[in-house]
Amino acid sequence: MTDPTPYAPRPVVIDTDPGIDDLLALELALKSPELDVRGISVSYGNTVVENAYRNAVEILRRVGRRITIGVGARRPLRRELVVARETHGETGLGYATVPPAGVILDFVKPLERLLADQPAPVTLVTLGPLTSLALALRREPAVVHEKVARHVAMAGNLEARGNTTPYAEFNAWCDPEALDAVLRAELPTELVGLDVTRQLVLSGHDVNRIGRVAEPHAQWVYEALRFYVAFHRRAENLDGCVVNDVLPIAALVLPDVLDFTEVRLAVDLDDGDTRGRTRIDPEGAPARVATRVRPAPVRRLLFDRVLPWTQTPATTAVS
Ligand SMILES: [Ca+2]
Repeated sequence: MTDPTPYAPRPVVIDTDPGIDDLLALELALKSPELDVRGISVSYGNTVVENAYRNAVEILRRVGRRITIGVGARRPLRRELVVARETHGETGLGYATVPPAGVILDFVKPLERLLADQPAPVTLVTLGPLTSLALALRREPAVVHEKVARHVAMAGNLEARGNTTPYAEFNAWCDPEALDAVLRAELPTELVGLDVTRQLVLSGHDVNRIGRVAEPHAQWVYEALRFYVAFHRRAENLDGCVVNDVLPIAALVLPDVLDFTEVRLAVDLDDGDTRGRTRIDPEGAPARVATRVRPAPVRRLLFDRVLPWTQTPATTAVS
């Protein structure tokens, strides 16, 4: 990418729970000249917030960037804290080596302060449970509405099967009350959920090729990804891994890769299997939901910018 960006980069704040797919998404955001990552807010989700914070710091250190990190939600609004150890490992980053996690002091900036500090409205991308944003809306609704020009969430599913229960996607399932509050705030919110992210797969072959590269950062990313591949093999007999969180970031760089539909959306708030299910409901809140994806350009972007060590992958989608 030697050409200068013809437009000013888009200011972005990212709320994230790193997380193996979050790792790739953050690296893509940080390595994309079209985006100006103004702040990162970490949340519980794939792992506990102390690990998520440590992981975000470690990712920035390895990429060689200094970005303000805030701390959002430590637990769901009402539900019990449940994290995805089986999917992302004890640390949140699979087998990748990370320093020990520490205590997070209470005066770390929450998401609403990160937003308040922005000189101009930003695109807010949430890659974890919606709790940080729901709390920010509760505490500082005017700041959030003023500073969030657009909210893109990796969350939910309409037609696709859930990844936490048969009906629900993980981020929606973790804190359905938070997602419900966010949708009702009408920021507006766009959901990039399992209907499209499930088609963004790194194959076992892709991951093994990364593992054969001697470069230390390639090895570090490989150690995270091989854990993720092993989980997908166990859980759904997939030879590869679904890198959900990459897609909302990639779609900021390549808007044509997603098609959206305008719907009214409700979130199931019950305690059973349908907890966290997102569904079309005429009484629901207006939202845009991504329904179609062109995965090939997204894969090319990811390999070019984040996984550049291997040969250019085939341009056909892996499914
Ligand atoms: Ca995530």
